[in-house]
Amino acid sequence: TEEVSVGEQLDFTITGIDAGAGIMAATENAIETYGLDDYQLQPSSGAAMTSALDAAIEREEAIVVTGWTPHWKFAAYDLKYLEDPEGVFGAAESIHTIVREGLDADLPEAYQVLDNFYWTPDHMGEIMVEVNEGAEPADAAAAWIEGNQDIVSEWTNGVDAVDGEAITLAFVAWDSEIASTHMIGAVLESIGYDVTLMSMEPGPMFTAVATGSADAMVAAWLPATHESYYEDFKEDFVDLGANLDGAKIGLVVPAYMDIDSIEDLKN
Ligand code: PBE
Repeated sequence: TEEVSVGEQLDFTITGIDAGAGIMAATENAIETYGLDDYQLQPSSGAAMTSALDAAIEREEAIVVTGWTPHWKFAAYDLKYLEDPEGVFGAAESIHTIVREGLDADLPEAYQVLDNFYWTPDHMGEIMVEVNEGAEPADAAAAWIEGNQDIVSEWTNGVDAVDGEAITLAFVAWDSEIASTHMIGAVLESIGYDVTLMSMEPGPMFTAVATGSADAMVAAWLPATHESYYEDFKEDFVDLGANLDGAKIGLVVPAYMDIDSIEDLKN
């Protein structure tokens, strides 16, 4: 029998997400670094990536996707990260909260809650799993808040209620950021804010907070994933630090695939 190479099984395709995502640039880097010259990175969206993954797993076919943690796909499927001996995808990432200049003076209560906001990959994952199972993000966020009053009260303790002041949160419709942004938006609503969530591309998200057209975001993956966006704007906004530690990006395959490392994609 003739051996079909890993590359042929994969149609020399890495299934990506939206073109502006940091993981897309990192994957182009990996293609270069590991000499995967025959491969193409296929841009799509987070939703299209997970449906391609689902379809491949259904048929037990080969697939490699741009993957990240926290993400519900690791709860839904048996997956593995490919080892990255060259360290192209960086080590552990944190997700930072970033606010516009002047927010502390203009909306001090919101600033305080955003500054206090900190949770774990498991917490975020709980909302993501609900949303993947069909819940509206706002409903999943409300249910999580309801069930985690002890955690939420650590962010809101001692913060005064407000009277319908407007606040705008920018985010990108990645599953992880849909979860976090709806959750913190609902917490701000619970203390009296009139919250608007604005979904946009990653570049515009950083621009919006840097120019003040959005008040805040909770979606900056650092130090590596969003490094280039961050470097462009870091003088123009306020980084409140990590709201989550232990995030990760990389190339992900179903566990049944007989490869362990990005290097094996060359076979
Ligand atoms: N992600 C999820 C984003 C950050 C959050 C890993 C897909 C990115 O690559 O930019």
